[in-house]
Amino acid sequence: MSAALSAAACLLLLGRTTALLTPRRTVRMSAGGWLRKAADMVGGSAAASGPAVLGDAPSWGALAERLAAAETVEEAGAAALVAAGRGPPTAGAALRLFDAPDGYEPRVTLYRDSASWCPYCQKIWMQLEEKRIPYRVERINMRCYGSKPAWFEREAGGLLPVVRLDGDLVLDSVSILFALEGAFPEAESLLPPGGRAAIADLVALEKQFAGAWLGWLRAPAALSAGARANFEATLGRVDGALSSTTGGFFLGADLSLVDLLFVSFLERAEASLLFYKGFRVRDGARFPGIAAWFDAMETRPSFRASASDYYTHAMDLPPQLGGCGADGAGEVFRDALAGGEWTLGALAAPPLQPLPAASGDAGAARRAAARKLVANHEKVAVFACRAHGPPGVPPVAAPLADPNNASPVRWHIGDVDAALRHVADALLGGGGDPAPRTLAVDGADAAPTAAALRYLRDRVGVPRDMDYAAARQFRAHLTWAIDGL
Ligand SMILES: N[C@@H](CCC(=O)N[C@@H](CS)C(=O)NCC(=O)O)C(=O)O
Repeated sequence: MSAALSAAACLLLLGRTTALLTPRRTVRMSAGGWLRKAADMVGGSAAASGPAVLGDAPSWGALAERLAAAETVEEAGAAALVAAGRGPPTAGAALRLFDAPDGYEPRVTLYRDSASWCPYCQKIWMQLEEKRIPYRVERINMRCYGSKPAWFEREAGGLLPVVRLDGDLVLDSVSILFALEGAFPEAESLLPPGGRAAIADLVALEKQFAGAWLGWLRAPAALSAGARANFEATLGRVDGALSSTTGGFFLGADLSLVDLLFVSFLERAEASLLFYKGFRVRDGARFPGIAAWFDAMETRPSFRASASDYYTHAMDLPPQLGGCGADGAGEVFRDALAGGEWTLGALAAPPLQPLPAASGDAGAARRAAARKLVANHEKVAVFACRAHGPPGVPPVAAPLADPNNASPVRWHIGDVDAALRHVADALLGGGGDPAPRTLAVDGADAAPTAAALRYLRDRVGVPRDMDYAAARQFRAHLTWAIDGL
């Protein structure tokens, strides 16, 4: 992992207030931090000598108008639908009503992690979506990036996910999966006719798969050979199970509870083993059943909304697992996934992580990224300026969660704002990539602004902040701006 990425980072949820997601604790900047900052600001900074970034990008108001003119009717109406509990699934939704009338109070509240990293939460999230069970979402921090409410520690045992069903708490993802199957007989069953007993072998295989994946992922390079052999053998058995049916899913043409049991760790294995070990799980030649399963899963809106991208998983797993063992074979993939692919030039080539067929065209992805930026530009600029604050106290372990979350550093925020307007302008450029351009004022020091944009770019999380296709565009356009500073 590069030094830039291993520096602990942020909790950015574009589209929601960071305050909502910021751990509620006082973070004090150390005296050394303030002194360093003061020295920076006195020492010939851009802020002291006038703007360092060209101010000729359109205003946020003009950018909002340009976006409104470019977006489809569906895109324009999506946010209002989501706020009303309707529309497609998204990571930001707080209420899902499906076919229930407005004002309906759901029987289910899902407590899931604020950053959309928790693998067990994903299974329940997808189940509720697949069964169209109305639910509310309450977000709770994982310990690697924040604290939990006392009631949750006390009454719910501190682990996610938790569901409140008809007033009672249900703990543990497997218990929740079966509880929801039983509590909503009117919703489409995700169990085969034989019930739980009919999937016992596959439930056991999932446990073996999870153990084999974690065993290899966490193994240091020198001790990795045995763990790798065990993983490959287990993955072969999973592929065999998938290849024994037709239709892509574990039980055939229809998604079932078995797919939800496997989804989180298959998705995370695909991402993490490429990044850390250089191994492809989604390999159609070697594991055709697995490759067909990913294709089938990507047809489900519930999966597309809850899935991360390889980069996010590569960053969110180490703090949850206490580290991942990186092999030399993964280095070329790490270079590409953690920066190498984040250029406009790379957008033209197929990415290492395939884009879901239903992810829309590049223009839609650029508009999605622009929409997040335009709607949240003030918070995003403040967030990016955290690049210049010293780590918060106590530190936060997760690379995508920011240790500086309470630092009121707004040094050169005007330059960051201008640079972000250039990024939004480029995203809304109306097709084609923006040409390389100098964005820095002649002779001024734009390096701090470039550092702030880099800080932001390295902390975009999928699906927390936006989907994979939009994140790809956003990161590449941020690199374009960084290169122009
Ligand atoms: N067996 C439990 C495991 C739940 C679990 O380990 N959850 C993790 C998140 S993935 C957790 O809440 N850890 C505490 C934390 O990170 O704060 C289940 O299936 O629900």
